[in-house]
Amino acid sequence: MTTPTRSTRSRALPYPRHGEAERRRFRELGLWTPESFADFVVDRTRRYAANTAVVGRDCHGAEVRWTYADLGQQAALAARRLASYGVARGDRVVVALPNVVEYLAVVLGLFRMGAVPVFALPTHREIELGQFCTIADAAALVVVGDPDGTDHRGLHKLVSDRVAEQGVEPPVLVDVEEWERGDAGGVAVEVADVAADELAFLQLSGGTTGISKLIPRAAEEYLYSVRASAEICGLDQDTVMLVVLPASHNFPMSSPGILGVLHAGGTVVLAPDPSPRTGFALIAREHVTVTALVPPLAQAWISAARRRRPDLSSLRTVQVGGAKLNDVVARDVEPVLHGRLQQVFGMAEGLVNYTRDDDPDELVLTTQGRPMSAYDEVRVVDPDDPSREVTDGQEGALLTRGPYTIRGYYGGPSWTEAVNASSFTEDGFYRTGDLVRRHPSGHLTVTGRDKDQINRAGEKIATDEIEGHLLARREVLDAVAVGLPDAYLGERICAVVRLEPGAERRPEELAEALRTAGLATYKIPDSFVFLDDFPATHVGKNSRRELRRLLTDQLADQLTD
Ligand code: J2J
Repeated sequence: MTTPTRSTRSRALPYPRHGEAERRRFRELGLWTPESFADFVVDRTRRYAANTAVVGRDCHGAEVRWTYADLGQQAALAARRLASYGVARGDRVVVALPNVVEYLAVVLGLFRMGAVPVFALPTHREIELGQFCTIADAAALVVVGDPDGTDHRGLHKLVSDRVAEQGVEPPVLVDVEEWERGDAGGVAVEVADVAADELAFLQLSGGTTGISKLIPRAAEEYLYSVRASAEICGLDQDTVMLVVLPASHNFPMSSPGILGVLHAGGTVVLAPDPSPRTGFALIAREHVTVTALVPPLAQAWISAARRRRPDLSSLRTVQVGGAKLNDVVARDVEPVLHGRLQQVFGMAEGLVNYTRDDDPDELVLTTQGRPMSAYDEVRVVDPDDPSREVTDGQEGALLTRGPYTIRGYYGGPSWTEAVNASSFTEDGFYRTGDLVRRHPSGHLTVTGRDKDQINRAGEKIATDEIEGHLLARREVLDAVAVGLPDAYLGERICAVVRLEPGAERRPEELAEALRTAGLATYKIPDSFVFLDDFPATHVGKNSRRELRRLLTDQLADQLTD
């Protein structure tokens, strides 16, 4: 048994946090406890040792079923393997794994050894991964071989080059596919002594800027949200949760998600893909009681269930969140998918709203829930005069502050100074960028968005980022990305482009250029519109934003014509 070696990496950076008086208050109220994630892993894997913790596939495609005791051992084994790559206590490690059981072993292994996971998605490419590794000064990048035809070794090389360009030491590549089954490798690593207020992991922000924003989370505030969520959702040892969304997204991670289930001693079933066919088979076979979907998936599942009449009798709750759920689809959830609908409106920065089991149907169908905590502060303000709160029922911009909402993003001043100043008010409220109406019961209905972001099937894309990459092309004189209404995706990405006179209009070429630039596929525009002139905007206003609005209106009009 060894204590982890000292890292050659920088220590985690300080970041804006709750004030001392508030921290004391949350602890005195019993909301925040001294439990760290290392403690959490050890305690739950012992407490529920004989229960089934995880059902899923490993990265070789083999079916795996782990008890909590197995999961504890797998986490210890993963820690040992990670240490043999040089990963040490306090190191940041970018994890970009699909929904395979190794994902859980790696994440719990990192928690156990006091290292800090950075939760990337397997769809991220060198631009995103390069930024995460640079901002976090990551010691390692964890991937699996070539599940979807991506050359991860090549990807690691590209990421490393980008990171080195920024003067940061590139991450070590950890390919879990190379881990021999059962082969421990390295020397066992002790459970780290981690404080509950230390940086525990970095989560990704949906993004409104071309530069990734990393969200710093600590055990005391995050585990509070996990416990509160598990309680609201009634999780216990009989809970069987099917995870179809990418496991590292904040929704399936903690609302109440995988961590909620592990907290309560239930079973996590990892779906290798989100298709209704796979989902329905797993629900029937594993007697799944709860699952979390984004609206387009809910729609696809409803339509498939109508045709196939699968056995969904075990399903008690169907959570839908990540993007606005259409009222019509909402009404079909319970009759067709059998489970009661729970709307979830959350954000990786903090605030999560749930409709409750005992809410009247009308609220469940037409609102996105109310805050999970009595200590969540919600302000709905006039977007043009944020000092003025609007009355209930009126649309306004949502600001929030509370026991598990962050006070600032993570990273050196060059990454965070401007963005922290614009994303948070002086008194610590997070500007969510969402427009909502508040009901007298405290429930919120999301009515729109006041941020430069496209929500494509729950995946958030910063318009800035797409535009920046298009503008980098010589033949592109101007580019604006807009989200157009889409019956299935909610919104799809349309890039409106003004080309140099005489340049040929080749949409596939532009899409390919973004892909080869190293942008995640979900950010590639679904369509391109070429204009010789962009509509004129009022001078002095934030012209890009106004342009985007004008173009959205124009294009939406054309769609309905
Ligand atoms: C409308 N918009 C929604 C909803 C999120 C639980 C659930 C979701 C997320 C998430 C999460 C919405 N209706 N029901 O982290 O823990 C949009 C809003 C919000 C943004 C946050 C969780 N649910 N949204 O989606 O960080 O615009 O988190 O501000 O990815 O998604 O995105 P993200």
